[in-house]
Amino acid sequence: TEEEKTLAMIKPDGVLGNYTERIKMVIVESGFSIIRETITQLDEHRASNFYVEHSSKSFFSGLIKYMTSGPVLVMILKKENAVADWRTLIGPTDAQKAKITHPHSIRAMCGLDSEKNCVHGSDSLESAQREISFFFGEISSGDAVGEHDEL
Ligand code: YYY
Ligand code: MG
Repeated sequence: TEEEKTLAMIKPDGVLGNYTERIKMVIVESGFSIIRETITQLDEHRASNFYVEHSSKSFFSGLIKYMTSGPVLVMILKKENAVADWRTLIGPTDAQKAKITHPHSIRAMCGLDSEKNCVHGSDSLESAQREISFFFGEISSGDAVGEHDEL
């Protein structure tokens, strides 16, 4: 079993709703190391690029409007089986549904519906690699947060 890295993001409603510390508590208590983090404001171009796989969906314009409505906190999480375990921890896309079926999930805790669902998680190892370099590009270990592992 290999250590993996995944990309986690606290979306604008999570940051503005003051859920950052609570979410980080859950992350650390669940055995993840936060090895990098940065707060950023997405513009339309970057948000559209990040969610390009959904560009033809009916919810796309609403999603981009939401994702550009405030700051996001992006983190690289590291742990054995990080990609799948982070997806499990955040719960289903629809936060309304999450409150019923996965009441202990992060989306149940702080999400609102299928759009404003508070957090993001990479859906595969390939997505994780793409999304980590999307936000962090070439990473030097010197400014790592927490554990200073090799990246
Ligand atoms: O990976 P995950 O975030 O759980 O869901 P996706 O199906 O990849 O959709 C990405 C993103 O799009 C979702 O987090 C919110 C938004 N969205 C939406 O606004 N309305 C939907 N019906 C489905 C997804
Ligand atoms: Mg997805």
